[in-house]
Amino acid sequence: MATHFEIDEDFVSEQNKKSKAWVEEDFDHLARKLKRQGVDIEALVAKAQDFRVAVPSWGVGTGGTRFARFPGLGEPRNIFEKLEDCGTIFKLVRSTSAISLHIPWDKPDSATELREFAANLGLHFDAMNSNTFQDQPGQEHSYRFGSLTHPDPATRDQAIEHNIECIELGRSLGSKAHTVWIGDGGNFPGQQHIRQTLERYLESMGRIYQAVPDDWRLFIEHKFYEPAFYSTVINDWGVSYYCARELGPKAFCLVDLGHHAPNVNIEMIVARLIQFGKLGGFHFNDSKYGDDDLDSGSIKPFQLFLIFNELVDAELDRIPGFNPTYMLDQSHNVTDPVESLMMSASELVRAYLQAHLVDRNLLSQVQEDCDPLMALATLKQAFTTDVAPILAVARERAGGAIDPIATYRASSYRQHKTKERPVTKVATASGIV
Ligand code: LRH
Ligand code: MN
Repeated sequence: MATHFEIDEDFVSEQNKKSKAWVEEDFDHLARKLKRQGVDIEALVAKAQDFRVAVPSWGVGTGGTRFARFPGLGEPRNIFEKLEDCGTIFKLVRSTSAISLHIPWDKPDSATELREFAANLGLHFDAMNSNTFQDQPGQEHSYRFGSLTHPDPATRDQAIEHNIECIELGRSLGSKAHTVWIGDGGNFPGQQHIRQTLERYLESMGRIYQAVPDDWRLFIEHKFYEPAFYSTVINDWGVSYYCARELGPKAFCLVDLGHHAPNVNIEMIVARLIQFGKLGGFHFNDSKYGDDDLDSGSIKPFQLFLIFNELVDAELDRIPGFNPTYMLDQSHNVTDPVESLMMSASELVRAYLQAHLVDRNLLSQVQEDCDPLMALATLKQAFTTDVAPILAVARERAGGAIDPIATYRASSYRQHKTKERPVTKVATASGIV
């Protein structure tokens, strides 16, 4: 039985000893600084430890573009090796106990076996993701011209069946949500009847909605373009919101940060969906131009903070039913995916904690006083507070790494996996390339 290298707890605490002293010094200094602001640092440690973000199974392999994919060494070759890497990420950052699967890329032979394998790594399954944007070998009807909105009823039936199959598999894996993103759209003016395609979408999603268990949520993911380059059926939050309302109380909107035109005010969309009671969840990533799927907080960290500012404001207002699901959805083309996912998960906790540092009494006062400069200054006060010591202590107290990247590199995990996972013809299980 091939041995599988794992980073063990002792190694993590060994590595933590190297930085424990200065982290505690910084933590104590920050504690005094926050105390002056009437903030209890231990409350923020608890918030950091409660924060959870799901890792995309398709994110632990090396991503690529339509031009090329440069496979990394020791890449996972199947869903079990993907979960192994997800287990390593969770072991070091402690906030990523859930995995979001993509079907059929991650379709297991045995759901029970997969569920047990994940549980042994302390992992469980978040939202399922269907795939009607690629044709599978032997598939009867092609999705070249659409799936849930295809003019041909047989193609729509096939796509609906696939989504229902995903939900059934998700039930046996313990998932409680299903995400539907479709690439349906046109590349030419006139190619599609814009109103009829939406009618077909609602009819198809209505049949999928019937298969959604009562304690589940159905997420609609909008995207302004790609793979369609002229018209996309579910192109923005407005149509997503309309459809979620039309479908019923189990349907919600999922906001993928990269699915908006440059400069769109995403934090405002988040506030709207919160107010309309239809914010279901997020696919966090970052982008400069299109759906670049770059690491969260790597390009626009202030935007990420402003999004969490709206989320924390809603959390503190105890808005009924407010329970968004957080997931990463990134493509790691030039970094070690494990490192990028660990860093991105930490960037989300950072933005979340900084949003909890906003003096909301002062903010609402200066808003009432029409004092825009003090409003911005109040937000910047929180955004410029270095909460790194809290992130490190929260991880360490939860059995994780004070410095996940340093500990990961010191473990030579990737080098071990390179030996364990000899490159085969198809280095990784199929996925976005
Ligand atoms: C589409 C998307 C969607 C996934 C895919 C992996 O761009 O964001 O969430 O199905 O990426
Ligand atoms: Mn996405």
